[in-house]
Amino acid sequence: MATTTLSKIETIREDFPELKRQFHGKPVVFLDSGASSLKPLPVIRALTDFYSYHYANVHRGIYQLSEEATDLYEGARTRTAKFIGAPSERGLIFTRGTTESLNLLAYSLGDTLGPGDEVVGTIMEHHSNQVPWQLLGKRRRTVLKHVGVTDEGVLEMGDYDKLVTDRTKIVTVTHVSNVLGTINPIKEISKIAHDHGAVCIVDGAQSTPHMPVDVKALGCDFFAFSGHKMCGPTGIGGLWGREELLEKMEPFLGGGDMIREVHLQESQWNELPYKFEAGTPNIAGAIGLGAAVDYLNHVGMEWVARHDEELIAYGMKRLHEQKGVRLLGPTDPKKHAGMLSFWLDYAHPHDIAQLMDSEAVCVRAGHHCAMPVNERFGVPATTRASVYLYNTEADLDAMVRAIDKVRRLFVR
Ligand code: ALA
Repeated sequence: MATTTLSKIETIREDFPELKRQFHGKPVVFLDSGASSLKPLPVIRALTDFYSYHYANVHRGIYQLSEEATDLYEGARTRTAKFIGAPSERGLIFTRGTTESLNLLAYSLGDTLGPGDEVVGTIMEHHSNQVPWQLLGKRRRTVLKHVGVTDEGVLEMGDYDKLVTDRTKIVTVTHVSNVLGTINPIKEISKIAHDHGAVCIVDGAQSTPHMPVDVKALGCDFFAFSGHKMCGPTGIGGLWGREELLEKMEPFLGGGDMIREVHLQESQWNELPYKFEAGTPNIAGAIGLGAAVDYLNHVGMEWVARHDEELIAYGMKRLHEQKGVRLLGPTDPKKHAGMLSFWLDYAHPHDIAQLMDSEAVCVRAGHHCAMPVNERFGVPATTRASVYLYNTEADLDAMVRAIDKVRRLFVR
């Protein structure tokens, strides 16, 4: 890597106080951003500044503090909408995160479906893009079908030709697999959905933090994402949807702010996006997400994507040098974002993660809330190292040294 790139990473690392922590006398090596990213100082400051000086409820008061809070909240919406290439902020609903966004769709859009209507997902989805559609099936007797995954960890695109028919109403797919790291061809999948009159939903939880996202270019109808994986606070995320579709959908939750008028037997809904934001929202969370978006824009998402690809390529090379490592997902780093999930022949992922912890290396072990894709590859669990803008090749070297320690302990 060039010196300029290194100095940029050093500057970035200074922004993340948690990276200064030590465990067992060793500096922390954080390789679990796929679960949740660390937070930079500008995001932490935005939260404390809001709570310290500008806090009040939004959309309700006609006093200055409430207007300030409303401006900060709506400003965050405008910048977040722009960050994902949304045509306007009216289509951007703040939710608790990707899981809530997908559940919102499974209710508000899903409940327009009837018996025999079909939803086409894939076997590489996170549980948050499987279970809501299973629940929909129980409520509305819809049929759920799944596109398969090749040995290389990419979608069996030919399955779409067989599975998507005129009975298909929804095609739902993850942009990046949270186990395999596979980057899926969303543009192509959106086109297949539209050719059959279906809508295309994209789970962007693992793509939005790692690459420039433009929902217009992706051609999808709905896009869900989480703030906490992209340097923002927990409990905030978004659902972008085409306005004409959101207009036709019934609200997910009822309560304050989502109404225009309430009578004893019926009500009229507020305009977009408030129709889908019942109750006092996560105001501070949204403002923190706005600060995270500013931070990522300042670093540059093209740079983040390039850095990610370089780290993935380096991590793949280092892991392939080890004995008994089976790495899941595409072998081409250009088709692979954010994470390296692997299986070691000689130790269970939970033991590996625990031993890595003794070296201050933080990784996730388990099924990563995506049991069907683990089953597909015949593994009960994997060890997953996930990288982000603050990671370096030295972090991956530390992980490989920890793997070596695991091997020495388990292989005699
Ligand atoms: N969905 C998060 C992950 O993949 C928690 O780790």
